[in-house]
Amino acid sequence: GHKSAVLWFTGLSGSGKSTIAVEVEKQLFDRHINSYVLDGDNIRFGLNSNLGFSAEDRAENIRRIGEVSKLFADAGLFTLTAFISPYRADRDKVREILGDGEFIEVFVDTPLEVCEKRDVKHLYEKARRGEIKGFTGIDAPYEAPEEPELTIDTSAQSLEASAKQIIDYLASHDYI
Ligand code: GGZ
Repeated sequence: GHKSAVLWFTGLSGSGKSTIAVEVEKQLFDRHINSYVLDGDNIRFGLNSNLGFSAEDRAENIRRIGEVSKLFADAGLFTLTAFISPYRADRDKVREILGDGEFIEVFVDTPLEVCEKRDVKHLYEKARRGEIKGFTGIDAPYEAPEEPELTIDTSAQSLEASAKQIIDYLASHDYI
């Protein structure tokens, strides 16, 4: 058996949150543990399609994702959420609505320079040119977690190693 929880990934755009979450999902699946990844692709186009990127909308985005994660946890699922979630207060509110040990904050600590160099979707380029306003890391804040359960250094290790770091945490803390 396992004890369900929410793995809450936070980090800049392009830091690798979704990629790592999907790899963890795969490694959990290999151990016959069901999990579900929530990210921009399945949330911002559906449930949260009425929200933009103002501080208020981001707060509401994170609140709804927190509530959905709580329902999934109640259903016995591991939930992996991959959102920038730039505001500490918004993340801490989610921590509060979940039970003890149900919120595992995973800081994907990829430096801005690295994210900006990758720039897969050319969004940093557009933000630098002023074509996107309020872009996290450029002209909107990112508040790094102060005491995350896990910090992932994507410049120091491979994707598989990052995922294994998370799996090892779950195993050593008796979640799996
Ligand atoms: C940050 C933005 C913005 C602004 C659009 N700021 O690389 P991506 O494309 O897929 O990741 C970013 C994603 C962020 O959505 P989240 O729901 O994770 O944000 S938050 O948790 O802050 O609510 C980026 C794209 O949406 N994007 N405009 N202004 N990222």
